Amino acid sequence: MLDFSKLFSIKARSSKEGLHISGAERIVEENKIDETVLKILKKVRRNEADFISIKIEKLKLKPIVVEKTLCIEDIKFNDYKEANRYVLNILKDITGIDKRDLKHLIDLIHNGASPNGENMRGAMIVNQKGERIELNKYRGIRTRNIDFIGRENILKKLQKLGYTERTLDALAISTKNLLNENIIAEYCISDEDNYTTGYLAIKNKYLRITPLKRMGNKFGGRIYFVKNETDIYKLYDYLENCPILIKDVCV
Ligand code: PML
Repeated sequence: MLDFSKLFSIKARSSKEGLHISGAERIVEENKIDETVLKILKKVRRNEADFISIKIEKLKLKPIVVEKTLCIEDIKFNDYKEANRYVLNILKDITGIDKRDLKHLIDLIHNGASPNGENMRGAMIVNQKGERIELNKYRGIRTRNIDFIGRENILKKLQKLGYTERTLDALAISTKNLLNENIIAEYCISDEDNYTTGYLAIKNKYLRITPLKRMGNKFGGRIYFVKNETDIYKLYDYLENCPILIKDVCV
């Protein structure tokens, strides 16, 4: 049994010459802090990072416990263009944004959506009018304070089914996102150039799509599609600060 009054958030990130390389986050009990710090240090310390930050803080809020993640549906396509056409049709139906505007937004993610032509550090937020409403177009928004109870076992379960640790982390993020009443969908491709699997998360479903981007493309990122009436400050507060722990994956 977890003691919810003694949980700590551990956040690590690395960069090189100011450009983000890797990030990781865990929520653990006090007695697991040391081993967890070592594990996530190993994860973020790569590609000749010249900056690594690790932040450990006690959770101020009691986490919401969620039974299961969104349910994975694994879908394969012949190429990423066909896959994106499939995604565009679903997004058009559920957001009401016209296809040309959706395509423009998705193309931005495939080509560097930050105003400096690089990847954004966090997600873009788009309302149903197709407008970008994130507060900072370089930083975007990052969904934080999320983890699994019994992460290692859940990872093993996913790996046995052919999924990866990226799938695990992406499931956590998208499950927290889609729990919010204002988020309608999330589109994501990795910024790892050889990881072409991405996803479209909609209410209750994680549509895991291979390939969703071109092999060799170093660009990636996320778009959170939200309702027009969304209060952006409340949304930021939920995504960044509300702690969520997930018990299991839906496979
Ligand atoms: C998956 O394997 O299910 C897709 C994961 C996408 C991960 C995106 C990222 O690198 O953050």
